[in-house]
Amino acid sequence: MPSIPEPDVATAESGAGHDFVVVASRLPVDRVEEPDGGTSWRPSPGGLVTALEPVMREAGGVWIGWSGDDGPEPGPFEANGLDLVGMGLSAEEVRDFYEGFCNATLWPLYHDVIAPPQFHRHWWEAYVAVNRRFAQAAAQQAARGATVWIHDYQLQLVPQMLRQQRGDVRIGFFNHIPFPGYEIFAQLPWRRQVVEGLLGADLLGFQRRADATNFLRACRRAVGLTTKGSTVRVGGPGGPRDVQAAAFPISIDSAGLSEIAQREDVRKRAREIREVLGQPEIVLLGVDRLDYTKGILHRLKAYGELLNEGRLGPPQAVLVQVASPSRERVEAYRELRDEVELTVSRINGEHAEVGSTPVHYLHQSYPREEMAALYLAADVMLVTPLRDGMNLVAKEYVACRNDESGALVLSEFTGAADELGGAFLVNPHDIEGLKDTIVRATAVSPAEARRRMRSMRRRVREHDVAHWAQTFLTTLDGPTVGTDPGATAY
Ligand code: GDG
Repeated sequence: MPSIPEPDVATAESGAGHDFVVVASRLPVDRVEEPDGGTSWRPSPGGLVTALEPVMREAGGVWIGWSGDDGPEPGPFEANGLDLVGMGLSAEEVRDFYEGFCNATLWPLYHDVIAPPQFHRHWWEAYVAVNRRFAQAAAQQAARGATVWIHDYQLQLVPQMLRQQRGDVRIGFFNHIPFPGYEIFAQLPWRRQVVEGLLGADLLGFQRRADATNFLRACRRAVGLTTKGSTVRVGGPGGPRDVQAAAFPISIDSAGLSEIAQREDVRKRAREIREVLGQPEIVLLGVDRLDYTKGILHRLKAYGELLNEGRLGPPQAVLVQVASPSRERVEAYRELRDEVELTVSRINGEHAEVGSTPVHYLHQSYPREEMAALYLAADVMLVTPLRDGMNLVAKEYVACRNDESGALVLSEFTGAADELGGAFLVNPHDIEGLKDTIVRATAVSPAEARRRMRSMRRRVREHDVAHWAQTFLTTLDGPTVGTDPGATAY
């Protein structure tokens, strides 16, 4: 079985560069081919960029990430006043590293094997090779004593590879997706290498306490290490070191989104959406990447049965489902799309009338303003993943509901469920329970809806993405004093 090859220490530079280095699988910009044959970069705004941009500017930071295609490697460049380093992947690496090991091995494995993970040794080899290149780029960009923040499951070997080259930097890692229970994680043929890769960091952040606890258990079981509270003691050439693993639930730019939702043009658009839907009493909404973890089929099944039973449906209620295109070259995603589209067609075929459609299915991506208008137009938001690290959509809906109306139906299997006590919690596998909860949410009294929404809005406002980044970075730079895997998060 191939293990992680030794790094080429000779290539590690002492680093004249940046005091803050973000390493993520993707750049915060997308490459755009211009009509004249040139290339430009368009910002791809996301929560992570919003959170890290101020820190990047203040610390003179740099962001290392993949450009998102198999075109030429961009290397260092500047866009929007940010220093970026674009990494290139060959067509084979896109297939074996990105579509293969990341999206067809780790993604399903870390989401409780909802789809069967595939284990291929050549995919693992591509994962090791790409992680090594990212680690080398980070080693080259980091100034002496810099803080390096590595993101997500695509780059789990980078902490160790970087530490082997640059013992002087502080290394943080944040896992955006769940970390599975050991019985599931143990299936991974390279489980020991992955745990050791992560343990190159000083601080490991997870979405929920349960994820941090699962990781600490993997340290004991896969590597035989001892853990105490939230810390793991690891050996190394420089003597023993303590690594802390704790929960830091990610969030959104709540104030920014709330402001968008207050704009007159966005509110007008929300009214228009309700009009074109036929002014139903209740608009139900789902917004997801088209991914099998998101529970879209379970949601459709529940809604379809409610229609069959006459408990919900047009003209009183309609469902709008945005399913934004995702990972379309991976087989499991193509199959899911077919199944979702077949299910939607069946429901509409059986229940639609001319001028009245029970499910409005939108396989498209929309600008932020249109998303905010949809959130404003929806009386009940359906967030029913089978497993989800956090789920930002739930928080976005809450942030947009400035008038404190609206109800959130939320799966227990999301990180957000740990925080949003005002939601109607559901087990999406329990179709009867899901149906009853949807009906309950549609019938909630305005006073109860307001009470629930107010508590969720307070949480999302006070724990926004800036708070998340600040808490993580303060913990990373401060002394390691963890006792409880959830201690730093709340
Ligand atoms: C991973 C973890 C964790 C979706 N369609 C459109 C659009 N979106 C935006 C949503 C939201 C984001 O994409 C999706 O975030 P989620 O959290 O729901 O899910 P993942 O993509 O799976 O993200 C997840 C997250 O990382 C952060 O750590 O919460 O658990 O799986 O912001 O609004 N945005 C626009 N148009 C669309 O059509 N503009």
